[in-house]
Amino acid sequence: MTTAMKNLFETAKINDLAPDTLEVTSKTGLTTDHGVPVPDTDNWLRASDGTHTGPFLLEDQIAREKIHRFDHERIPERVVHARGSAAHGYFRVFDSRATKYTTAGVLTDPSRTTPVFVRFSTVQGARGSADSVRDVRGFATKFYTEEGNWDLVGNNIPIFFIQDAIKFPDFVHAVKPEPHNEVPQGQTAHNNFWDFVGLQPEASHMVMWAMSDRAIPRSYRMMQGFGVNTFTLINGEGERFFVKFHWIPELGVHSFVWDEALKISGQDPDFHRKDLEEAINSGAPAKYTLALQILPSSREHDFPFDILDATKIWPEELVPLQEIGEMVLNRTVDEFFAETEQVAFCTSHVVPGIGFSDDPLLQGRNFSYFDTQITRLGINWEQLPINRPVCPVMNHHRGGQHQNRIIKGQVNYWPNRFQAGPPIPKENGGYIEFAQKIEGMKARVRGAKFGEHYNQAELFLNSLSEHEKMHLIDAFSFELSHCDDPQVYETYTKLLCAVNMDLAKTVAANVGGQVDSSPTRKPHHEKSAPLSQGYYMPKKPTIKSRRVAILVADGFNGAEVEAMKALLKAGGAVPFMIGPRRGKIWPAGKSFGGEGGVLMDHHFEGQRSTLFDALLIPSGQQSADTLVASGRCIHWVREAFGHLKAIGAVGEAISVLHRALKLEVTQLEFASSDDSAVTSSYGVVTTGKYNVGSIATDALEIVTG
Ligand code: HDE
Repeated sequence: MTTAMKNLFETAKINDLAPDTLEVTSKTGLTTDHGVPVPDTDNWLRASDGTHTGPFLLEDQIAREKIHRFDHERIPERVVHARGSAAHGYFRVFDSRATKYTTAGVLTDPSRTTPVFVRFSTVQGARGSADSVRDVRGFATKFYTEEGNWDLVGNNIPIFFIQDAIKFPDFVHAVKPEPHNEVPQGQTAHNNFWDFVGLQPEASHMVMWAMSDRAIPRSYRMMQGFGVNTFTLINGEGERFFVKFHWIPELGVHSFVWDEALKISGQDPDFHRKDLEEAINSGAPAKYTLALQILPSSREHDFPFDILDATKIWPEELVPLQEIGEMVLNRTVDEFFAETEQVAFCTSHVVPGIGFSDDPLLQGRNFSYFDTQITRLGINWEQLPINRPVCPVMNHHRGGQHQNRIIKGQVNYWPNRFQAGPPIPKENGGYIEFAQKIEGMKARVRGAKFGEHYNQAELFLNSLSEHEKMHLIDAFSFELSHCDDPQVYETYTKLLCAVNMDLAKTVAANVGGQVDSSPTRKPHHEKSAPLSQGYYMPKKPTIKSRRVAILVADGFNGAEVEAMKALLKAGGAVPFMIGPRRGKIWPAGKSFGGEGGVLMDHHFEGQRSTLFDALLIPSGQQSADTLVASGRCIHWVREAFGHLKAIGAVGEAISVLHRALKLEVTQLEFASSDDSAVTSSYGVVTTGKYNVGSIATDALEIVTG
């Protein structure tokens, strides 16, 4: 494929959407849905004498249509993953190394650029719930390949709560707001969730992940993605491989600290949605590497766990990751409803070269997703612009509500006397199912190895850094404290004994739970480094797309701020000016109200430190004096410090840090709170540790020559 053709396919989905995209401008006049020009959209047709308002007339088809359409604007929200945000982009493989495993062009042909649409989501909350809640995040990717759509419907956690799809309704009922009072929203901190997982030990591994920092990601751009289920690949020789899919974010894996997440839920419930939009629009597309874990069919039974059990990972030490390609999300949606809300994923949508395994969760998912789209969008949901493939679609399916296609011809069945619409033989690209031998009795059973539930829960705990463990304990304690039924939290702390006795005792002491006197399981003490999210820090530290607040008041050092801003922008960060008011603030040497005022992006009360990754305070005596005297500004610094953000201050502004933090001034100059002293007292450095302090130093050097 030539570069021009490649670029053409990169935008193939955008081009495909174009005929359905309408831009509303001052020149697009108002019409009814049947195209008749509308002269007045403000007054219902009335019987009136011109002076008095009379009764309205049902005859007014324009008004009736407007109300009818409005009454039916909503569709049912997704039964899970209702709240989401999405973006367009593309995927390319680095080379053809995966040819030994699969015939799928999307995974093997480096000359291809496959358009993608990715929807990120939370699981528990309603469409209007907050982004920063503790929850698993969905990471669903639709690849518009040349052989049809492939949907990789994953999460940001590599495993799941249950092993068998038949348990899904129970699990979801338990996690969702309780049926009697529809409480709580966007939280697992309630009796029913902990009741269920306490009685369902297969959830214990996943619960560990859900209580870890993974469940409060800083950004959709800073979390891993996992296909979770075991899929299969088939190569040109007809050999089958088991595969797990992984997405690794370019920016590394980062999380909020819990206090930050809680506050952002109120301060900016759309934080992740806006973050994705802001990054893409400011030229920092989200990037992820696709990696595969591959097992030849012959190794299916080589492990102490069942490789088809979705509550288990395949430790990377046993099955290493093979990085094969990159996905770039570089375009935001034009209309939320038409794209993000109407996009519909199906795990059963795979393309030739990719197949399913007997993973009992996947088998059930393959039924459920198609089914749920019928309720949400109707049987012709695959014809919706965002869902339709960019390759040809032809078959003998007909009719159904909202049929959009007009298919010419006398026959709609196969075989037919015209040979119209014939099946495509396998040699010509027809989908190939692997000829798997099946034997056994019909029974409601799971494989024997599905019975072990705690080894990997312990492995996960052992692999966390000290601060990650501390956060996990705090999370368990927070959640179980929100359960007011003793039977619920006592059962759970007892269950934790099987994972780790110390963890169980600490959490039980915090929440008033109970522990078993004798541990039921012997610990193995093993670790796996990639389970700690620090393992996935970017190889080259970067401040790209980080939000940096520059705090000033009248009399700040203008040249210094310009230099700081230039440096931050050069590093790809996004600086924001924050002052005591949103209008102009005047630097030192400029007269108040005259030339040279700098427009603030926000004022201290309008935004909080939680919404930024780092804080910089430039020099300037008058500015520093105002900030020192401002309680809100002192709170900004204290809160940023408590949330382990990088904090830089220059010259006179060091007094602000001194006042806020009551620490030695020398210790604070350009200091970021990833100092070891601070880290050990607060736990983790999540965001902003990438040398914003040193950027401030550079800026100062530039300013001072
Ligand atoms: Fe889903 N899941 N799920 N799920 N899931 C849905 O489909 C289901 C599971 C995931 O952005 C629903 O279109 C069953 C695992 C994502 O539109 C529904 C089971 C994983 C999304 C459904 C699971 C996921 C969904 C609801 C157990 C991680 C949002 C709306 C067998 C790999 C996709 C919809 C989007 C959505 C069923 C378990 C991820 C009801 C039955 C495991 C990211 O069909």
